[in-house]
Amino acid sequence: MKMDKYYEVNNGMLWEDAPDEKSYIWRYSGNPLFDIPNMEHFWHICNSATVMLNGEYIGLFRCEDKRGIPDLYLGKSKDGVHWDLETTPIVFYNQDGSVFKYPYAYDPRLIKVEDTYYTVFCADIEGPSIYVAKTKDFKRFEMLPNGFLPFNRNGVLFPEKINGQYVMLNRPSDAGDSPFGNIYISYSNDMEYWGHHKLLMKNFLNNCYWERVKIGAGPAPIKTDEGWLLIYHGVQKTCNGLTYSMGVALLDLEDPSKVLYRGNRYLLTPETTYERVGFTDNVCFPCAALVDSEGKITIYYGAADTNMAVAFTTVEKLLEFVKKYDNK
Ligand code: BMA
Repeated sequence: MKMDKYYEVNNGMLWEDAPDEKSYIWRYSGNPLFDIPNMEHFWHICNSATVMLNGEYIGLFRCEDKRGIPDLYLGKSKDGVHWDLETTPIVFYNQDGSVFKYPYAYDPRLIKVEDTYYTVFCADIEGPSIYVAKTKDFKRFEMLPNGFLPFNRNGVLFPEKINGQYVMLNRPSDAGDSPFGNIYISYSNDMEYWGHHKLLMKNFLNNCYWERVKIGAGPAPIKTDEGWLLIYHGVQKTCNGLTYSMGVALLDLEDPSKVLYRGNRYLLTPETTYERVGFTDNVCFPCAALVDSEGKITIYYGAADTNMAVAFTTVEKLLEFVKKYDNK
């Protein structure tokens, strides 16, 4: 599907063709990406964000060092598979020049709006909340004033202003591993003050158990002629703990607080060993999606809170999926 109205050619975007016509999503043959047991500095790398810039890759990685502290690290890559990761965390600066301090940070998203890259991440400061930093050069990251209160996670910014406003998805929660969570949509004129909050999507729609416990937005929404494709995670509880799968919905282009379609079944669920077994078993946690001018989509997701993995789909396939399995 031609998507050159919205997306660039993206030469060098990591891609493998579908194994057959019926698959809606397929995994990269080189998964998982990192040789975790032999890493000198890190214990786990998961739930990370990537973008392409001048034919190369830049990523913000959620890495846990060998003390077990999750933090955000910058990575660079030529092919989206082999990454050079920094070994010290990114330093975020407050607007007065002081260093923004937090006990730990995780689950970043990286979204370009106009000429600025925004990092939206979760940090735990008297409870988890959503924090936003901006950068233009990936050298200096500057914090914006705190726009959200604890407890909140999974902040995901739309890649453009809609009707003149910045739009953020978020997921109010509690201090721990929340036993609940719905996706809200919030608006801002300046990226500082967020309001007009509205419930966008509630978990467990029509008894779909794969998203029984909670849901949260994944990568930045993907713009199409038919609406914004939102890949999100849905969580189910079993006797063995929680299972994180990916699902997909389509939001109205002009008014993204309207859900046009929402798939009733998961798009991807833990099935391979690297998704099923790890630090936290049974987790597929998407944080980034690259899209090119032909509508190819390359999703980066965390696998079992241990390693990074990649899956492929297309705009056409996701549109077909949400309509075919619409949950109404
Ligand atoms: C969520 C977050 C994610 C994590 C997931 C599964 O609450 O903490 O970072 O991947 O749980 O453990």
